[in-house]
Formats: sequence, C-alpha cells, structure tokens
Amino acid sequence: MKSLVETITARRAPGPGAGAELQSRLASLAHAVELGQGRIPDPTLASAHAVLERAGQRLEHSTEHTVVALAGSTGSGKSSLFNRLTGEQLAQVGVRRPTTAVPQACIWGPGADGAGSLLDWLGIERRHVLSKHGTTDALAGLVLLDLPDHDSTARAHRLEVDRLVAMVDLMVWVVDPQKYADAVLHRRYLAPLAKHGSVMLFALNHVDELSDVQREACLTDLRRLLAEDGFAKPAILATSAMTGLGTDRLVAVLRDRVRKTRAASARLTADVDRAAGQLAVHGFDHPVTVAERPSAGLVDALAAAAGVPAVAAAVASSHEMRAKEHVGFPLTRWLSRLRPDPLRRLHLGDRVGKDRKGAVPSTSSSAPRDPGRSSGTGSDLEAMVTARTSLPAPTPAQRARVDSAVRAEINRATEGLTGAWKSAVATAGRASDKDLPDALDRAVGEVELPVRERPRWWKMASWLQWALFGTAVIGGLWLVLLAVLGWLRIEVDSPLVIGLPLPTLMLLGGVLLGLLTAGVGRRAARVGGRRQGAIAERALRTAVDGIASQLIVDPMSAELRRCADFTAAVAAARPPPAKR
Ligand SMILES: Nc1nc2c(ncn2[C@@H]2O[C@H](COP(=O)(O)OP(=O)(O)O)[C@@H](O)[C@H]2O)c(=O)[nH]1
Ligand SMILES: [Mg+2]
Repeated sequence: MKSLVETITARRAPGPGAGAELQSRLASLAHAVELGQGRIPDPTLASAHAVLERAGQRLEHSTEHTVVALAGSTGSGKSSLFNRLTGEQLAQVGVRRPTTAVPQACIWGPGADGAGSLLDWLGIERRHVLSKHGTTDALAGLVLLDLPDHDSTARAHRLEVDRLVAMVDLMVWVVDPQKYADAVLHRRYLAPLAKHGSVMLFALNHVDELSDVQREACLTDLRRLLAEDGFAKPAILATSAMTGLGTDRLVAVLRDRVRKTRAASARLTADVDRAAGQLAVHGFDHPVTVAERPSAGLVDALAAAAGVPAVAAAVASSHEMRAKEHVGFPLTRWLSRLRPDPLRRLHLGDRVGKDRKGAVPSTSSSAPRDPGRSSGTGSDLEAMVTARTSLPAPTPAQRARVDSAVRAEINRATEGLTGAWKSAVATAGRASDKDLPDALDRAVGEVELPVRERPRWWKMASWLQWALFGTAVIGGLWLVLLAVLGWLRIEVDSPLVIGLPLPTLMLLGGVLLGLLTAGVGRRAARVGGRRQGAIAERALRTAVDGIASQLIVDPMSAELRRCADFTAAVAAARPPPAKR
C-alpha cells in the first residue's frame, strides 16, 4: 500500500488543470484506502486499490498530455521531422554536424501551463507552445520532444534516452537508410529497450532518397534487425521529412495516442469517482467529534472498582490515628498504637512504616493481591516490580458498574457513527479490558499518598500534653509527700492558689487540661484526616483518570481521528458535488 501512495504522491503534480486535480484526488483516495485498512469491508478496499494500481501505472505518464519523443542518430532527420510536425522552423537542422545538443519541446494547444511542470519533471528546458491550436484540436495536449542525437556524446545521451523512454507515451526512433543497421545503435540502444516495445515506433526517414525497391528492401531488413533486438511486432513507418511523404501516417499515430491518453484519463477519472463513491458509504456527512477526556461517570466507576474510596478512608483514619498518638493523653496514647495502621493493612503503608518506629521493609508491603500468587522466597523481586496493593478485588456489583460505564463511554464516542467505524471504535474501547484491573491496581499503588504529613501543631500539642502530665505528676507526688508527712504528724502548709492548695490544683488541673487538650486534639485530628483523605482521593482519581484515558478513551479517540481523516480523505477523493 505504501508504495502505491508513494507512487501517486511522489510524482510531481503537473501544475494546475485537470491532471493536477485528478492527481490530488488519487492521493486522497490512496490515503482513504490506507486509513480504511482493517475497518472497511475488504472487497470495497480491494476495488479502490485496483483503481489506484491502474492509476499508478497510468501516472507514469501524464494524464493530460501525450508525450512523444523523437530519438535517433545524427542526421537521421529528427529535427527536420520535428519542424514538419510542428509546422514551424523551431529546430535547427544540420547538414552534416549534429546540431541538437539539448532536448526541446513543442506543446500543442492550451494546457501549456500544466505541461510546464511536466517538462520540469522531464528536465526539458527549451519549450515552444503552438497556441493557435484549440482544445478540440485532435492533437491538443501533445508534447513533442526533439532529443539530442543518441550518438553525439554517447554516455550522457544514453542515460537521457533511458530515462525518457520510461516516461514518454511514445518514442519515435528516427533512422535513415545509411545508418539504420548500425551495430552500436542496435546493441547499445535498441536491444535493451525492447521491453518498451509498446511505446516505440520506428520511422525510416529519408525515403525520398530511395527507389520503391530499395525502400522495401530497407524496411524488410530493418524489421529483421529489430526482431533480432527483441521487438516482436515493431511498428515501422517510412517517412520523408523533406517531402512530407508518410508523415500523415505518423500524424495519425500521434492523434491516436492523444485520443487514448484522453480516454484513459477519462476512464481513470470515472474509476476514481466510483471507488471514492463506494468508500463514501463508509464515511460520514457530519463532523466526527473526538472526546479527549474520560467522562466523570467512567472515572467514578473505575475509582470505586479500584478501591479509591477505601484508600482515601484509610488515609484519613491513618492520619487521624497518628495525630492522636501526638495529641492524646500520655497515659492512654499507647492504646492507639495497638491498632494496626489501616493503610498498612492495604499494603499501601510502606511510606507510613518508614515514618514510624519499627518500619517494615518496603518490599514486604507489596504482597500480591491475588492470594494464589506465591509471596514466598524468590517473589520479593516480583513483588518489588509489580508493586501490587492488597486492596480487595472489585465486587461483582462494582465490576458490573465498570462494564456499564465503559459501555456508556463507548456509546458516547460512537454517537452518530454506524457500521464499520462504529465497531472499530467500540473494539478500540474494549481492547484493553483485560489489562484494566491490573493497570488500575498498579496506578493506585503508585500514587504518592499524603502519609508523611506531620503538622507542627502535633509536636506542640505533644509538648503541652507532657507538660500537663508532668504538672499533674508533680502535684500528685507532692500530695503523697504531704500525706506521708501528715501520717508522721508533721504539719506542713501548702500554698493556696485561687483558694485551692497548689499540689491539688496541679494534679487536678494537669489531668483536666490534659483531657481537654486530648479532646480538642481529637477533633482537630479528625478534620485533618478528612482533609488528607480528600487530597489522597484527588490524587488517586487523577491516576484512575490517567488509566481511563490510556486504556479506553485514547484508543477510541485515535480511531475516531482515523475515521475523521478517512471521511475527509474520501470527500477529497470525490468530484465536486455538482459533477457527481
Ligand atoms: N532528403 C532528405 N533529407 C533529409 C530528410 N530529413 C532530414 N534531412 C536532411 O538531413 C540533414 C540532417 O537533418 P536533421 O533534421 O538536422 O537531423 P537530426 O540530426 O536527426 O536532427 C539535414 O540536411 C536535413 O535537411 C529527409 O527525409 N530526406
Ligand atoms: Mg537535430
């Protein structure tokens, strides 16, 4: 397929005009076929492909010009024939010496602009336009080339002839009765070109110098030599550039070629119309919209299945628990340490673990979610690589919700589409279904959770708690000392503050203020936990959104863009609506 597109687009467009339009329509058709590959039914693609293949061959030649080259050895009469056919003295005719050093071209009728870039492509600088010819003229569109003599500066011209013979519609090899049997001509030039027989014509020129018998003998001999060169049925004409003998037959051949070029061009245009029309059935009249982001419903369903709410809740309560360890009453703090960290239970707590005393090695926190998978020796590496969480597998209800959310997403993407493209987009949306659970689990496991957060007030609250606790202990010990002294009947007065003995005030005040601080701290911890939970939830949803984009939305968008490009290419391959 690539080569075809290249063939069609690599050839230089022959400027403005019908040829350029057909050329660009063919390029669009080739592009549409390429985009439709694997989407559009094969028979439709195959028939468009066949048109392109024919066009590829046809485009070796111009679609609006018939290029005819006059080639031959010095003095055979190429330039004289050129002048006779054009009816003008354009080419210099040499008596003895070779005079045509550079090729020149003559263009019949309008469309000379289009021929300009064709001649650029052929590498021909000298050009004349016969503008008196109209479009209806039988030779309109003919481009006649007078080539340098093949034997003048051999090597360069050999290359020139080789290059041109593959590009022209007809190569007229002009030979004269003296040199037609020249071994060099046959061995070096004609024999290697035998495969181009269908675009070769031989003109035995100078026949006015021969008698009828000599002419027949010459023609027979030439036919034999050409057969030896490998030309099965060579087309041979007897001409005289001097008297005009036989040139009418040459003109008839040229007319025929021009007609064939036009017919081929017309047929190719019709073929392209038909092929593009068939492809258009699979395109759309309306613009194809491409969604860039997954819908909130899809992200919600995936987040629920991936356990995002559970992780967010665990982050919140983990934060709250750690806060309580700092702000709680020192005597009851150890109680909260007995409860396991909720994040650790989900195997998301390695980052928490590092922050705590007795941190666990990070690999041990990455146990596989699938209980069937070994986590024994040798699986450490695997565990490190896969970094799976221990979030509970989605429930059947969650899975059903994901399924219907994906379906809704597909419906949203395929809205307005039918047939081949609809199913191609749907297939793209479902292509990664199997990878979804793993990808979600990994994405959730990789999210950097806000578990390192240690607000400064925790430490300050902790100091305050210890200070209050210390005050209460001192007050308590003081009271014990007073009690012992009292038992020993030693009266010691303790100072009074706001009507209460200072040790009593210290004990009661320390305990009460400690409990109050713990109470306020707990409330603040809950608020902080909720905030951290929300931060975690946002980060996790972003990760889930990323997976939804990567595995569901992006593949569909790529397919939709392809569909839009296909539709545009088909539209560009079709003729303007007025001509359909
Ligand atoms: N008698 C006769 N002379 C010709 C004919 N064609 C060309 N000549 C002459 O042959 C010479 C070389 O012709 P030219 O057209 O320059 O040949 P080129 O080298 O192939 O371009 C000139 O003197 C022409 O007048 C022909 O058909 N008959
Ligand atoms: Mg010449």
